[in-house]
Amino acid sequence: MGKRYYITTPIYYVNALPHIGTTLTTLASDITARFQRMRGKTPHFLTGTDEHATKVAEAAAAAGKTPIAFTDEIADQFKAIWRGMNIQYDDFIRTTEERHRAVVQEVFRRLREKGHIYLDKYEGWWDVTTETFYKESELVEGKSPDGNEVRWVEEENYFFRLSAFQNQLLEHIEAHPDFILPEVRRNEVIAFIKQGLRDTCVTRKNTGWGIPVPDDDSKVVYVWFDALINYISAIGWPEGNWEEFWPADVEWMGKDILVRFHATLWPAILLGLELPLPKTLYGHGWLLMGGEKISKSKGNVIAPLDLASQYANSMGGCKDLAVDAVRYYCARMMPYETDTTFTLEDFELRYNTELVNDLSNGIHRVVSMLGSFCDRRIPDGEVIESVKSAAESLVSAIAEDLERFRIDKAMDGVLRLGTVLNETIDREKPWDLRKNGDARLADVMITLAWLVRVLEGVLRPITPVFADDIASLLRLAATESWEGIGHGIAPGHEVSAAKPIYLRIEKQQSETQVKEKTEPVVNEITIEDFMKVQLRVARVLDAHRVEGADKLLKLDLIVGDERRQVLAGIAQQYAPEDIIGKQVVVVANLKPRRLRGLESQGMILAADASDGGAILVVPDREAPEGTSVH
Ligand code: ME8
Repeated sequence: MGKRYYITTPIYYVNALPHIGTTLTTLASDITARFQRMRGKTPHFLTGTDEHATKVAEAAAAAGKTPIAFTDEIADQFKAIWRGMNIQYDDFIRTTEERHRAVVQEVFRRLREKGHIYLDKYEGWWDVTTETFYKESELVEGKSPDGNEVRWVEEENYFFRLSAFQNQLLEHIEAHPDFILPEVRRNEVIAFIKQGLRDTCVTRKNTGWGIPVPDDDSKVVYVWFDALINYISAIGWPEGNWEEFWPADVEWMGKDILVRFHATLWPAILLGLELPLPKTLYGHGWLLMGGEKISKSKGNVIAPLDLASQYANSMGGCKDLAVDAVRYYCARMMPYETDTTFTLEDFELRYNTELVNDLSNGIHRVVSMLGSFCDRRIPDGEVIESVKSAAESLVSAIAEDLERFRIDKAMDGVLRLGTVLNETIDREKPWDLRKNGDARLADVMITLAWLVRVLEGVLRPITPVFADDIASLLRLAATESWEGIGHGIAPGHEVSAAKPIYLRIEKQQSETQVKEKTEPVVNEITIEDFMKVQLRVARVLDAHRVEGADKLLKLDLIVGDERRQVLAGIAQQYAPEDIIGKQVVVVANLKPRRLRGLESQGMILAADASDGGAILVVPDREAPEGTSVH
């Protein structure tokens, strides 16, 4: 087998469960792996847990457990949460595993033999929260530069000759512009190294938790030295086929652990071992909440699966689709150079405006129209050239962005494809083409179906369940390769009946489902009276709010071959996006009347809710538009 495309996340401390911040990095890796697989590479995606930290032993003691019993539980929960988030890692490493311990000891032994590790006395300040050593001069008002408590430590310890690698490291960074990304981080690293790298203490006194130093078990290996080695211990270095994996193609992480650890200590260890350096170390920004980094120690944590569960019902009831909504949001918010802020309001807003309106509803409109205008079959037309080239260049740009790890920019591209889809519908007005018997309808509808197929392909690495649902609406297999994006839309191919994938989050949704009060029936009529009312199945092609009338929606209906404009007092219960594509029942022979200066050519049926609102009456299954209702 050729070289694998090797992707890593940091290995997370097990003193806390994954939150939306750690999810961001793991998701970035998952998206990279899924994308690279579509590009024809064989990815190898590693994640795991960092278990030897002092604070882990302390958290275990606080929970009344042995450290290993504690970490076993948490590591299992990490795996379950990642599975729940549809993260497809290939390997999960725990630093308490024997395969890791043996490699850490081997690295230590080799570096000591080469003289890169030596024994000396350590005196200094120790930050337990970040497991970092500081000199007196580095403290800020008696605390670490991050504001954490520090402890004074005086021990005989082993030191790693980090200073010896300073020039080699700078040369490597300067010769490889993609080694540290984004550029702002690269500049920070260069400035940090130029200040002068100090030899760093790589052992601690053995208090029973950690990997013992070979031939000196009074000490354990420093947790960062131990943890960084996971990237090679997991691939079995120095035995077996590790060269199929190494060097890593991308190591994803937050900016907090780039400068002091991944961009200095880690490459220096590799240089000491005479191993090649990772191709890219990518340090993204943070997700903030209330102006602070989301983190366990700040207590402002949101768990990704809780977020999905909280919204699953209002999004349509499917947990996996709700997970994709969280994946969508994290990908969309992927902080590049600066940090981004998470709020529930923003989550709901982006969900409603982007995932529902721009993407899911756009797709729904197309599948509905394929049903209404084309008997659910892809018509025999030609994809419109200008739309095709606009979409194809967006697809290439998305690929370039994902190759360069710019998930944020790739998400802009995905949304722009949604805009191309909606603008094409609005510009071409397929309902008019159909009404006028215009042959161009076939070209427009095949173009729209093709755009939906393109969206399915580009969304696949980001929201795989949403992509599966789109594929099943099109009755096509999943798009497996990036080159295959847009394939499979052939004239005559039959698609499924339309069904919206995502529903809008309505804050009031649960509150309006109150029990209805029934009214006694009065004033009997005869069947002849009833037959005077012509009820017909209609489809809502478009819907808009009416300015100045907060209860009214202006609906564009198709009833048989006819278009109707109907005003309905349902705006407080239904957003335009909720109702577009739905079938309804219309009173077709009601005398037109004017409301708010607009003509209403009929009335749609709705039940009265007890709060004065409306509950739409919809056919139990799709019926051709214009079908009579009795
Ligand atoms: O540092 N925004 O583990 P850790 C964005 N064990 N990313 C965030 C984040 C936030 N608010 N909070 C956490 C460790 N992260 C070490 C790593 S690797 C050899 C050892 C992400 O559990 C981000 O990737 O503190 C950050 O670098 C990582 O979680 C820190 O995880």
